[in-house]
Amino acid sequence: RLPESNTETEVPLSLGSAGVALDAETQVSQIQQALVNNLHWVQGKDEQFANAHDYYTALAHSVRNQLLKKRIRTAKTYAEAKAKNVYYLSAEFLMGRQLGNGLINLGMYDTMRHALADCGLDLDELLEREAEPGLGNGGLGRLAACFMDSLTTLNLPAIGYGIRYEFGIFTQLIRQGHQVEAPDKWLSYGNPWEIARPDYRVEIKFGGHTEVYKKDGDDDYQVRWIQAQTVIGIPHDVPVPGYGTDNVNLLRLWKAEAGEAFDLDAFNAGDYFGAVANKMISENITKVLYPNDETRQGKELRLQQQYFFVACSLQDIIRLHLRDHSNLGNLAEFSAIQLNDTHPAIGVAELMRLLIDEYSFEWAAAWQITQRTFGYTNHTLMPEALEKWSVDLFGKLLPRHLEIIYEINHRFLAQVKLRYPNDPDRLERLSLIEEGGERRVRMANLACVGSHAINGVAALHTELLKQEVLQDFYELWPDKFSNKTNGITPRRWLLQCNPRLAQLISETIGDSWITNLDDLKQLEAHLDDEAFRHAWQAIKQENKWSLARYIHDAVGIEVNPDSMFDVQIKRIHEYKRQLMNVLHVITLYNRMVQNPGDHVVPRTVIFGGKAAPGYAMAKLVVKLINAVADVVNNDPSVNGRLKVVFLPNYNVSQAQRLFPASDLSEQISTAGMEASGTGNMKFALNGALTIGTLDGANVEIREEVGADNFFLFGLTTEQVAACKAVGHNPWYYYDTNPELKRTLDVIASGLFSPGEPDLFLPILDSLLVDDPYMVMADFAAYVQCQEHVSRTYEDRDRWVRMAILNTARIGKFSADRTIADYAREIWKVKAVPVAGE
Ligand code: 4GP
Repeated sequence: RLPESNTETEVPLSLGSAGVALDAETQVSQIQQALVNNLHWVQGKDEQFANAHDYYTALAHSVRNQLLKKRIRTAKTYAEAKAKNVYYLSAEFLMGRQLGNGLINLGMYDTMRHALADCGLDLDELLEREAEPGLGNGGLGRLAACFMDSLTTLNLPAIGYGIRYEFGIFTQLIRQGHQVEAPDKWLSYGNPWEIARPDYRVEIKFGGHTEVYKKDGDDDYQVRWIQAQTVIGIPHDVPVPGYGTDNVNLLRLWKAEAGEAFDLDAFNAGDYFGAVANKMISENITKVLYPNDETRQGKELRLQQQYFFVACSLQDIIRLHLRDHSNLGNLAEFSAIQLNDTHPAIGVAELMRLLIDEYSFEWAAAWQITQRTFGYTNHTLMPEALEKWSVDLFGKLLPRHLEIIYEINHRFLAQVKLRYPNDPDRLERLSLIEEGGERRVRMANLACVGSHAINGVAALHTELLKQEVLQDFYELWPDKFSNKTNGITPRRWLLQCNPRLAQLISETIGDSWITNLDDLKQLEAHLDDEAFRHAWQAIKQENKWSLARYIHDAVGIEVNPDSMFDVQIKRIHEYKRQLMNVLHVITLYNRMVQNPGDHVVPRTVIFGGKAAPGYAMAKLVVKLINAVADVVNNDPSVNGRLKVVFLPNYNVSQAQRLFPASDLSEQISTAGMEASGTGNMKFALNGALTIGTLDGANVEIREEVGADNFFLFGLTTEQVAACKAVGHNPWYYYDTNPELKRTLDVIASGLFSPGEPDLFLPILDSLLVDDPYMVMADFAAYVQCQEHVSRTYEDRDRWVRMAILNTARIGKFSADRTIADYAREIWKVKAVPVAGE
């Protein structure tokens, strides 16, 4: 029922652009025309042979064409305006699927659904065909994606620079309850969203040595880097739409290719394999994402990845600057480069190298430009995350950068010495080089010294940075520090993922909340409207039914949509305390077994999250969750009142199903350990209530939604520190809390590990020997708070009111607000709106 294709090269879609209001029928027929054109001329198939994937690709191209039209005008507008640009450097961008988001942001979603249905195609089914680009581990990668959405929505000129990993975060399989990793072949069907730009290729050097030389006709000595290897960077551009704007920004991801594809000497000597080997080594650089979250392994390939994408990006930034300006002297006036954690911190040394060695700047001038250009965001307090590279490795791979870092350090420490004349310990702590044992380059110190702005990602986190991790830098330069509390994009995390709730909200207060999330406050005026509350609850119920079907299809477990959906979804990490959650589940189970007649509020406890492949304890927690699920879900005496679900392969697409269907959000990290969290914001936006500690952004969420609408428990940061200072004794809690004792004893009894009685011993040991994450200390308070949660849930009307208030008061956590703060206070960039057609 599709029309005949035509040979017009430009697809005549003009939906979503301001000013052009086509009548519905014309819109539908244009969409269908575009689809059939793309099916024929992009996929080379007709309806007889086309499969769902062909239709998906055709549809993706229809949307991409719209984005590219806008992109062309955006590029022109930015170039004419000579505006200041934001360059967001991040080793990770966890963008999620693009098609649904593109349709939403272009304002075409409903029309597209209708147009497809009209010719017998189901939009939802086609959306499911898209492979998720998992180019990140979790928090900071997903934050970068939300930021790209907000940057564009706010019409700020920006490019996100990163790495086009051929394999993203691994696919998590669960086999006999254990996590098993499989490669993520996200590119195997091609990627309709990217455009390779070999014309903007750049050359990147590695290894070799440096030498001093005199430039022709110049008395001064210069340094040059004679590399051992050259790798080519090819940019792949992905258009990034904003909501309700004609601006389209770019995500520019670098792919590594061999400099000399063929070693001709080896080839001529008959060594065909050797001739191609170099090509393979170079291309390895962008092969695979390191699957560690908040722990960094000092692996050579990782340093290569970091330098590769940063050096590519800086060359690109300089090319763009010199297109519009005669020299680099004013680079900082037109470019703000943000370092997303320390992964791109080598950029400080690379920009110095470029300015001095390639563009002949004096040290002082180059340093001023560099410092004024860079800003640095820290994302974690975990000591394992502070990247340090062995000086040996560094010198071998980046000999010129090591010299530059020594020089930066020399000048920096001289300055420190003037200010603190007799303080060698301070000097030692501030130094860019860690001494004692193997000497190492401290990337966080490099980032701090080379940036004019340093920020944390929630108020508490920024305070802890100032008092602990970066205290010496704070004392030196208090004005460099500021807080930028994280945010999330309301487009993906409400409008797109929860269409029913989004519609109810828009019908009730209008749709201005989509770009001005504070407007959700107007919902409070409807709190006493019974029909509104019923509608709210009915939507949550429908969302829970959809999730229940999904769970059944994914893992074959039947869950009761009338039970409380109690959800913890995030990377598996000891500090996030999934273990405490599962101990609570075991406690509930023990109670049911002991007192079968007791009244209980039915719960479905849902977990999702990946463990780093080398993180044995986290993987054991995954196994424990699955083992407990096996026992609890199959015990007839439980009678469906408690279900435990571990959803394999948690990712952005799965998150979009989970947040809208959740009742309870588990944000239970040890106080002082979670920098911010952003899942906590997504839950509250979708009307889930939080049980949480005073950690990260929980503190500010509770402030906003009100203490009455938040289930708080547990030690504070100060109490954790005090407890550790006097010596935390986990046995005390085991001996004095009979329920906790029973819970650990049941694990020790082997109930959850038939045939392998010792399987979970490492978990018990960790809890009873030193309990570094204070699970034992917080357990009683957590269980008690969960009882309060259950009682509240029984009063469904009260619960719904609390849920509405959570949504109504969460406006602060829009990434639009976060980005506006960065733009005003750190980047000093202004909006450059693209005029409508
Ligand atoms: C994460 C933090 O753990 C999380 O609290 C925060 O919300 C997120 O960054 C964004 O700021 N850190 C990482 C990491 O993802 O790799 O350090």
